[in-house]
Amino acid sequence: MLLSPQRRNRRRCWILMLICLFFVVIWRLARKLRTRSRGSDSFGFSNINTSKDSVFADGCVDPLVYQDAPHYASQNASFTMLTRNSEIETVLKTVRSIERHFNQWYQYPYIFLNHEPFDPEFVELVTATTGAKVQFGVLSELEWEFPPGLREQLIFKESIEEQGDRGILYGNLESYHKMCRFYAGAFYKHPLVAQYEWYWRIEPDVEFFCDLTYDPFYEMSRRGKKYGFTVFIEELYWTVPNLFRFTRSFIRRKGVKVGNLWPLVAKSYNSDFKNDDLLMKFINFDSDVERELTKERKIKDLLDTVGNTKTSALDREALKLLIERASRKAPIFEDKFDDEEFNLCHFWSNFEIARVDLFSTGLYADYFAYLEESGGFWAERWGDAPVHTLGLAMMLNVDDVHYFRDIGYQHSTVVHCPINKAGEQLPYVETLKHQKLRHQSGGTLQTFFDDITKVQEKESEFGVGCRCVCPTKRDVEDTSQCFRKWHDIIRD
Ligand SMILES: Nc1nc2c(ncn2[C@@H]2O[C@H](COP(=O)(O)OP(=O)(O)OP(=O)(O)O)[C@@H](O)[C@H]2O)c(=O)[nH]1
Ligand SMILES: *[C@@H]1O[C@H](CO)[C@@H](O)[C@H](O)[C@H]1NC(C)=O
Ligand SMILES: *[C@@H]1O[C@H](CO)[C@@H](O)[C@H](O)[C@H]1NC(C)=O
Ligand SMILES: [Mg+2]
Repeated sequence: MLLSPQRRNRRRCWILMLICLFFVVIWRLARKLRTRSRGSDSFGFSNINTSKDSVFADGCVDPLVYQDAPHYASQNASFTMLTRNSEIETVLKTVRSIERHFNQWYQYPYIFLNHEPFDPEFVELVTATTGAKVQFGVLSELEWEFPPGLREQLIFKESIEEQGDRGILYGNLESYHKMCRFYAGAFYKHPLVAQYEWYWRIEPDVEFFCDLTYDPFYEMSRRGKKYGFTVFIEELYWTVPNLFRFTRSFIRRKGVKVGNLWPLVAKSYNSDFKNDDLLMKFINFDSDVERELTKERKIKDLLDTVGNTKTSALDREALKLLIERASRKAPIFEDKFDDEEFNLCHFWSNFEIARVDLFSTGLYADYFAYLEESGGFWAERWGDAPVHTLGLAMMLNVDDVHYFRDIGYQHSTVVHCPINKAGEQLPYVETLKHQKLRHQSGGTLQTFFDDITKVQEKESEFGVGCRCVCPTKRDVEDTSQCFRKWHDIIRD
């Protein structure tokens, strides 16, 4: 049957409409699923404010009004990134995200560090992405390389190679070991970084999801905070098997009196059964406690029964347990030291907002020197994150540390994105400087800023975010046990 052109057109129209409808339905379903994946039972909807630590501002403030307040003062602070020429694309991604979500209003300077000189093209592209001051630095051999006497030794190369064979993540990359060692100990002393009182560490391939409308450096300073984080997760055990042992021995030798932050990362076995050597040997994990204590009670009951001549009913099970215990060997735990164990929780150091002098002076510098001597930066693959965390945990108190819960953040597959605070949202107002940079980029930045006009996320009374537009991925707050520990330790 032949259709007239008009009817054919009408039919096309119908098909088009059906297709559109189909996409609208799918889109709505996806949105619904997405909101369901962060159900109101998720951690993100609860209020974790306490007197020890709470978000600096729920929702948005107007940056211009904020900076106009008579007590406000811009801080002596910088963004700092170690990176390579080859990472230019992901470096630009990070800087654009920071500019768009925060720095267009605050204009803090950037420092880029590299173990070799930056290409002119790298310098040009990065400088064109921000209106703020940018400085580029090259690391000296001393800052970047392991000592020459060590590098030439066979055991050095073999250790690193062997870590690759054992499947330790990045274990066989010498450059990765250098990077961790640099961030653990040399970073803060670098003359460019040391010009400032504060640093905000950034990395290539980072994305921010919310607007940070207040000044985090100022708020940290005002409240006497020293270190701020966004992600707190478990480390892979085999990268740091002996780190805790060396840390404990440093504490003991130095006679360090640890602050009240220490229990956040050190699991103590000095509890009810502290005086029972036998139990101390067999209880190595939380999950052991109940089982071992039950056995202990049964054996004790049995022994009481034996002593009591009137009852002769021997508990067979308890007798068996007693015999079993006599022949049991205590498992060996490399990492258990002074009845404490590292729970592997660490502040994820690719984001840090902290005081430079926290690391560049005093106890931490001694701690790093001690660790360096132990060889763990090459014989094992100690990350700078667990090293920072253990150092901080021994030096600081809980209220010195701040959880930037309101900063939506993604690096690699880890995502944290808060719920927006209901009733505290303000419209996005771009600075002229930022608008100009965006236009100068000739559209390449445009797609990146499309989310400015996107629909707002759902809001909640206990949300903390400002204009967050979250990805659909699962929130690390809901999956990392370490956040529960943080939550517990800040509770009044
Ligand atoms: N100049 C220079 N920078 C490096 C080198 N290795 C790592 N970096 C930088 O150090 C930072 C951390 O390195 P990454 O490889 O991202 O390490 P990571 O974040 O632990 O690992 P990912 O989860 O894979 O990102 C990044 O900013 C890198 O650009 C290196 O050999 N030279
Ligand atoms: C910034 O901090 C550094 C390091 O503490 C200090 O040397 C410098 O004088 C400070 N600069 C200003 C302008 O306060
Ligand atoms: C959390 O604490 C901050 C600062 O003390 C306060 O402004 C805010 O209202 C509190 N938020 C909630 C949800 O209680
Ligand atoms: Mg990285």
